[in-house]
Parts: sequence; structure tokens; C-alpha cells
Amino acid sequence: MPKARSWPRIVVHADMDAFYAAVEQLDDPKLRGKPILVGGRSGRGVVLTASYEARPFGVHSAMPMARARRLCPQALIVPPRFDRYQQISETIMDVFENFSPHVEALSLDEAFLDMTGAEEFFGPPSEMGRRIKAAVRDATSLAVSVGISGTKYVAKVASDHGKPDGLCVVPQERARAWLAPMPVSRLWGAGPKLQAKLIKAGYETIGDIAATDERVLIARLGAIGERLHALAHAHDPRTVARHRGAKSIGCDRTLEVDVSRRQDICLHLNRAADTLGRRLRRKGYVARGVRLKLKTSDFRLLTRQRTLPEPTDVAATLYRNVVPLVDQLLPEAPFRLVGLAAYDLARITATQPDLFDTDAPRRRLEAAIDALSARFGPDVVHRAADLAERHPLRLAPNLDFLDSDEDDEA
Ligand code: TTP
Ligand code: MG
Repeated sequence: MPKARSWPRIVVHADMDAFYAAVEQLDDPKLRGKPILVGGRSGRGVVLTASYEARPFGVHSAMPMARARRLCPQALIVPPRFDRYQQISETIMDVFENFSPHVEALSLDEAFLDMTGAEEFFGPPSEMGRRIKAAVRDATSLAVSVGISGTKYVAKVASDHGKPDGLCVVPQERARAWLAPMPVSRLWGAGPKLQAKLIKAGYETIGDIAATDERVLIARLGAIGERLHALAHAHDPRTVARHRGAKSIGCDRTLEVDVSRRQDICLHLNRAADTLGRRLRRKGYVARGVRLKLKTSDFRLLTRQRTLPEPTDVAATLYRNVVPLVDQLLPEAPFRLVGLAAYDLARITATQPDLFDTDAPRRRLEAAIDALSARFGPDVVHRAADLAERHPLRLAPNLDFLDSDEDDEA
């Protein structure tokens, strides 16, 4: 007979503390214990994250760097090193996979783990949390905050609740009461507009929503009322999907100057394809699809994607396949962000020797450039078209995480 379980479902949410900043402090002891801001200084520079030492000054992610520097003039500004964050991300995702076969990476630094039924191996939920935290610290020397409950929603709120270095366990039967005093801004999917609407309708806390009849909420707020009611009651049927961040890799840049001309957009994509091809080859992946991402000057995110005729890790092939997608979105120009992602990644295996038949000569060329760049630095080899361009490519910091619409999922 199976052992009796105390929790019917155990969902863990783990999220690294001040991730980019913590990595910078790890790698450079001079930065430890100090307020630091990770991001660019340029005109459109924004704070990607702030160390916990800087947060009491009111600075936070996505704030313009200029404003953050006014609020916290003593903060040290550190440019981001995405490859290093990616590397640590892979380490932490590997750690999570030692705890559960169901790990859903949400971004570089956070994941859900379904640990239902794992008490036998790891003890009760609080002990699971302690072990996960210790394993992440052993592997990276960094702190992760962990929230554990019976649903994704409450686990996520719980991991944030204990930050930094938190461990917050909320049994399902106590989840509703635990949520009740929290402001409606903690409801998943409640952006600033909906929050304002809720406040105006007299709902300040999650408990206010929970105490209202579902039909009344729907009548006042529309279809979203049903979801808010469920969340406020700690009901969230979503399961932990099994996927790692590495199933797609992207290269997005917010530009210093918005672009409208097809040739300018393509120039950025060509560069992005080079970066992606290089990363794919380095990691031993091939992509089965490419996705184009453009953000309009009024901040609408547009995407188009297509499956490739054959899996590839060749930049020229990624680029060739994304160009026709540009034409579909060109009428929406100007764009402030141009991005390209390779998705549906698979590891190259020995059983796929014919993979690169069509791409073979081009692949040899790109691999040769990889070798040159590795030896002499990334700026040694340039494409003639880039050099001919009058304006050098000017990039602002990566804002990928601002585009995450995960919070808006039903
Ligand atoms: P978060 O987990 O949101 O933030 P954080 O890890 O820095 O801090 P916290 O302790 O509150 O979790 O994001 C993870 C990393 O993603 C963050 O270190 C930098 C990056 N990021 C951006 O680049 N832009 C953004 O707007 C946000 C929110 C994060
Ligand atoms: Mg984090």
C-alpha cells in the first residue's frame, strides 16, 4: 500500500535573489555588501536589477538608470554579462532536476517544481525547501528563495514573500486565509489597469475578492472576475509543465533609435542570427523553428514564427527563414525592439549525421569564425555589410524579461 501523503499536491517555486546583481557580487568580491545596479548607462538604459543593499533607496528593475542613480548616487553600476547568467541558470536548473522530473523554467532564475509524492525521498515540504536551498547554495554559492504550496499561484506568491533567502511554506488548507490580507496587486495577472479598476470598485485585498460572490465579480469586472475569484480562493488548476528555458534561446535588443526600414531591421536580425548560431553550436543544439519578435514604439509586442525545413544551428539559415516574417509585420513599424529566437531545440546526436547536408559549407564557415572569435575576441570578424553601414549598431540593455507575459496567462 502506498504511504499516506500529507499533501495531495506539492508545488515549489524557486527564484534566485537579485539574480544578476548576486552573480556580479559573487564574481567580484569588491561588490559584495554594496548597493549595485546592473544595467547600461546609456540614454535609454534601465536597471535590470538592483542588489538588496540598493533596494531600500527605492530602486528596482525596469527603472530608468538615470532615476535610479539620483535615488541611490553611491550605487556602483555594473554592465550585464548575459552569458555568465545563462551559465549559472543552467547550473540551477540542473540542481532542480535532481529534485523533480517536472521542472518548469520560467526565466533564467526561476522555476516551478512539481514535488507531489516526493516526501519519501526528501521529507515534508519544509525539508524539501531547505534541501533545495542548500543544493543551490552548494552548486553556486548563491541564495534562492523558495515558496511551497498546493498551487503554482500560491507557491509563487510565497517565494516572493520570504525574500531574500526565504523559505515560505503554505499548506493548501491555509492558503486562502494566508492570501486574504494581501493587496490585490498580488493577484496573478492583475496589471496596473486592472488593479486601478479593482480599487475603484472597492476591492483592496485578496480577501475582499474572495468574500465576493463570483457572479457579482463577473458582472462588475467581466470574464476576468472568474479567474480572480478562483485565485483569491487559492484555486489554480495549472500543472507544472515540463520544460527548460533552454528549449528556446533568444537574442533581443531594445534599440537606441527606433527602426522602420526593412534593411535596418534585417541588419539587426542578421547580427542576432550570428549570436544565436554561435550559442547553438557552443551548446550542441539545433533549432527546429525561428521566431521573430518586434516591439512597436507604443510597446506592443508582435511575434511571428515558422518551423524550419530542417533543424539547424547555422546563422545564415536562421536569418534566411526569418526575413519573410519581417514583411508580415513591417506595416506596424517603427519598432523599438528587434528580437530573434530559435525554438524547439534538440541536442545534436550521433544518429543525425545527415543533419547538415544542405548547410554543410556554410556551417564550416561559421564554425571557422567561431574559432577565430574564440581566439582573438568577438570583434575580430565582421560582416562587410555591417562595416558599410553608416550608423554602427547601437544597443541598449536587454529587456527580455519585461516582455514576459507569463503573468497574464489564464
Ligand atoms: P527577478 O527574479 O524578477 O529579480 P531578481 O532576481 O533580480 O530579484 P528578486 O530577489 O526580487 O527575485 O529577475 C531575475 C533577473 O532577470 C534579474 O536579476 C535581472 C533580470 N530582469 C531584467 O533584465 N529586467 C527586468 O525587468 C526584471 C524584472 C528582471
Ligand atoms: Mg529572482
